[in-house]
Amino acid sequence: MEPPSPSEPLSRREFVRTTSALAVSALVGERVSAEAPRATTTAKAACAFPHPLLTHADDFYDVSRGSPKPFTLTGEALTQARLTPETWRLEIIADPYTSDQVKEPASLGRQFKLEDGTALDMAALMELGKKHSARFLKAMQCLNIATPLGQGLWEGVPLREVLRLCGGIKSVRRIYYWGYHNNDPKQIFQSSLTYTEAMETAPGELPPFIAYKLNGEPIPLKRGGPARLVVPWAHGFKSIKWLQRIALTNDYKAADTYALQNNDPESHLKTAAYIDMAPDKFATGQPIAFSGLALSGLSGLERVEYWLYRVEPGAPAVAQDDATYQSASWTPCQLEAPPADWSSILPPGVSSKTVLGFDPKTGQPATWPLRYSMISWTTTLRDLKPGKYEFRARAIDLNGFAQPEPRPIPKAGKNAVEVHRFEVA
Ligand SMILES: Nc1nc2c(c(=O)[nH]1)N[C@H]1C(S)=C(S)[C@@H](COP(=O)(O)O)O[C@H]1N2
Ligand SMILES: [Mo]
Repeated sequence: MEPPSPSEPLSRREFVRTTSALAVSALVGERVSAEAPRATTTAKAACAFPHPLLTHADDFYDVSRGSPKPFTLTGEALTQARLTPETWRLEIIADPYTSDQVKEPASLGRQFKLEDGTALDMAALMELGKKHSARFLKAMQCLNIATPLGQGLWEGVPLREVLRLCGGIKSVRRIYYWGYHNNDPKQIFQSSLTYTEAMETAPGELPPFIAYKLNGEPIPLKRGGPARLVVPWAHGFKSIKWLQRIALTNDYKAADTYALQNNDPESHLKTAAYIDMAPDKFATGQPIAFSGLALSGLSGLERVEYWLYRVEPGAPAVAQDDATYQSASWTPCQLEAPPADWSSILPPGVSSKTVLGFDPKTGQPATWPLRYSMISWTTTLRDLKPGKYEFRARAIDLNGFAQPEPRPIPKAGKNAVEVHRFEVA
């Protein structure tokens, strides 16, 4: 159910029109690059599915802390930061942490350290990737921003294969990991996984991995290259850019930067529908097309549906759970079908048979949409009488639950029903 109208989350159209990137960053307490989200697409009269399945690396909406941001470094500063493929190193260490409850510190058969020259380099990581590679499509989404940031084909080495290099692992319950940061504490960005999440993957689930390719190319610096941790099921804050250090710990707490900022550190991507920018006035008699994105989160996606509400003069605003909302009649939208020819979608030389989430025999997706990915939806309204309208879209998950569940804690990911207001005259 959605919150009352005045506090309703803005649709992307309103979001773009009424908020500057800086205001947004103040809102979510982190730095959002001062660029309009370019994935935005205006609904067109033609009913084509407007969003590409792969977002160009430059077109992701950026969410990065710190100043200067790591991706603005150049020359000497960039090599000093070890953010070129040649200078990049990954440390893997045992965290000596103990406490009253945690008696035994973690220990490893072998550590990989900068100080003794044993840290992993890019060549070693890519060599491991020849034997154990993981690649799949994932929607990147910030827990604190309503609209997804982009979708990529991410490729790298499962984290478990890298951790196995440490040999005898004792008294380890969590994996902490950091991206590059300078000495400014505001730039520290770290996340964590349980040991089980790092080492084991349920059938049909996707493993967390250390990525070095995005859409078939080396990950650009801006997107977190040379190497980025990617956690398929999670919001963006688990997918650490500029990955440089992993610590195995016997601490049981999720010391994620996001946890310290009052967010649910174990949130999963939510099944959700989003409405694209659209005009707020249409001429009588014209077909009116709306489109958007549908994300398949933890609970999968069954369909996207819309509710058109005619706003009579003087009528009260629709409120969450009120009688009008309860008796609303929702109509299915069209969902983008899987492409017939994946070779025209995927980067050159990448067969869909080698992408996780696809049947390795047929090269067809095992589920649609693919887990933790997003596709377009559309719908066309005809013969609307002149007047004012509210258009709402929501996703229904595979449990039959409508987006959103009553979610009193938006700190687990924003997921309200979006609304687009318009007039036919
Ligand atoms: N090192 C580092 N990694 C980071 C962040 C950061 O500020 N620093 N931001 C995280 C957050 S909160 C999000 S939502 C995603 C955004 O990914 P993108 O900028 O590639 O779209 O990156 C995550 N990884
Ligand atoms: Mo985020």
